[in-house]
Amino acid sequence: MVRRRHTARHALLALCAVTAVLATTTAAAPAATPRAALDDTYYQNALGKSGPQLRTALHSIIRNQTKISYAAVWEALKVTDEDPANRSNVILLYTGKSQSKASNGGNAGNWNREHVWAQSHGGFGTSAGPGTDIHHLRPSEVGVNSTRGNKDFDLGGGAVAGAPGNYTDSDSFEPRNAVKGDVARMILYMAVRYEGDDAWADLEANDRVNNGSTPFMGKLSVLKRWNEQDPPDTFEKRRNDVIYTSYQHNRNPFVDHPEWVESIW
Ligand SMILES: [Ca+2]
Ligand SMILES: [Ca+2]
Ligand SMILES: [Ca+2]
Repeated sequence: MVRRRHTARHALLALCAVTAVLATTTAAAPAATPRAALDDTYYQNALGKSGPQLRTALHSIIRNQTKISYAAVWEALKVTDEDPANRSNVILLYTGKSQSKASNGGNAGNWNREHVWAQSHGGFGTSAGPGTDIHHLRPSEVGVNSTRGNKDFDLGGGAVAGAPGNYTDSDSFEPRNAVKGDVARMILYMAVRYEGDDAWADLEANDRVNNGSTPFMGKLSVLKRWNEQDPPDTFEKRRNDVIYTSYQHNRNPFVDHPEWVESIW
């Protein structure tokens, strides 16, 4: 009798220990949604399709989303772009630096809200819509954000001050290698998400630079190469999950299925 009670208590203690470990694990790094589960649910109407049919199916899926305000983007980026090694910081897109979440603002050295698809390419501004779609918004150092401006993406140019691995010239910007694929997948998400069937311009990728205020962003051939060279990593996948689960309830399909880029373009 006594022995059985002991065994029961040991079992309970063991269960508590396991639960504690699970709770710790969950708090530190939320488990990503398995891709197979997404394929069976979120992407079920896209599977087995290719080319224009795939594109149409993906648009129908991802256009269903919650929109957030431009003010709310600040707080969202503190979660989507949190440094996994320091929860007080975010990782800045172009510099790759880990910087205090609290240092957001408009002065040199602060981080602000970089529109990877530049606002002027389609003139969507910052009202709720493409201008607040956090799938393409990232924390960026104020000065580097200004250097990038509304340039298209392409290879080449001179080194960007304070942002090693980034290059720019008069008509284009080349991000560092570790985020080249991220940039490509953000641009291509925007192209499929915004098809001109709502209040916004039909955003499209093309193979040019100097797109100015037209709703186009280049260069497609370079972006496709970057998608291959820099596949989605844990940070980018987690970001997609957090946006889906906590904010917009839609996904970037090219983070989940980078091979769909080649199928569509
Ligand atoms: Ca150029
Ligand atoms: Ca990357
Ligand atoms: Ca489009």
